[in-house]
Amino acid sequence: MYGKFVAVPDDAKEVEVIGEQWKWSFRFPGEDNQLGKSDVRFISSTNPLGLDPDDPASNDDKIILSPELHLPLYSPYKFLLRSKDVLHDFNVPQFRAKMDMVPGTVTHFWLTPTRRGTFDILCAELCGVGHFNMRGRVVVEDDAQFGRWLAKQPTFAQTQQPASEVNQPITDPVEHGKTLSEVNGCIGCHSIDGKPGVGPTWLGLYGKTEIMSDDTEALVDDEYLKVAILNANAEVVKGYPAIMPVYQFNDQEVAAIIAYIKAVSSPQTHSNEADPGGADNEGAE
Ligand SMILES: [Cu+2]
Repeated sequence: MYGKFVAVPDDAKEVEVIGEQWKWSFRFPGEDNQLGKSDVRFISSTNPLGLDPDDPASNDDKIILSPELHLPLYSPYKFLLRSKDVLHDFNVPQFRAKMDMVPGTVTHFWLTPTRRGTFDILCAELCGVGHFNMRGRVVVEDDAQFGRWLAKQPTFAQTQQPASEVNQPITDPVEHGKTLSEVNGCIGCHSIDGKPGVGPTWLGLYGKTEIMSDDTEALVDDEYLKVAILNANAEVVKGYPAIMPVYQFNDQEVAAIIAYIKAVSSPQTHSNEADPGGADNEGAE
């Protein structure tokens, strides 16, 4: 039984699933049908999956950093599973299949989706305080729909373009900060709608006075956020564990994330700023 689970048929295509605290990402090979090499030493804020930039097979790989995976009906797929940090377990209950993801190695299994629909992805291995929130979705659809979805996903080469233009001014820091926050999993722990999470919500955060774990008070301003992003566990807000991963962002990236935190902190103010004539759009976002 287990033998069948991991003995992949020759005609199976490949998809990679990457688990990390606490999010899912995915990768499909491009036209060359080959996934480029990856290694933890290549992981950075702009290359979160750690693809080898010198491997020509990486360039056309499709990179999906949102937790929604699409698959075509009736095509056998080999799932290649890897973890960036601790043990996770890729589990879609309706697939009746799951597999541990072990740091330092690539595990696999295969299946053929036979039912159209949207199914939850869960992590089935207790992987830390954000484990419960490590959720995603698989959308099984017909070939044409899947093809259209995949065509819209960026290639690795495309995701690397902004990095080479790092000295150019960023036209919309809020939008850039939003992307960075999604890609790096910030919003997995910090809600933007006030819902309680592993870390403080970003709604109403900017300008607020926090009580820190040593009972001192701290005003949440640019300086506070910079420390909180780059050296998160130096000081933590009372009631929260000191568990935020270490991130390396450059000054421009930190400024963009702070701009995004400000924007989501008081959404009303921001939408008025962005769209001064937009009385009709009030509350649209
Ligand atoms: Cu997990």
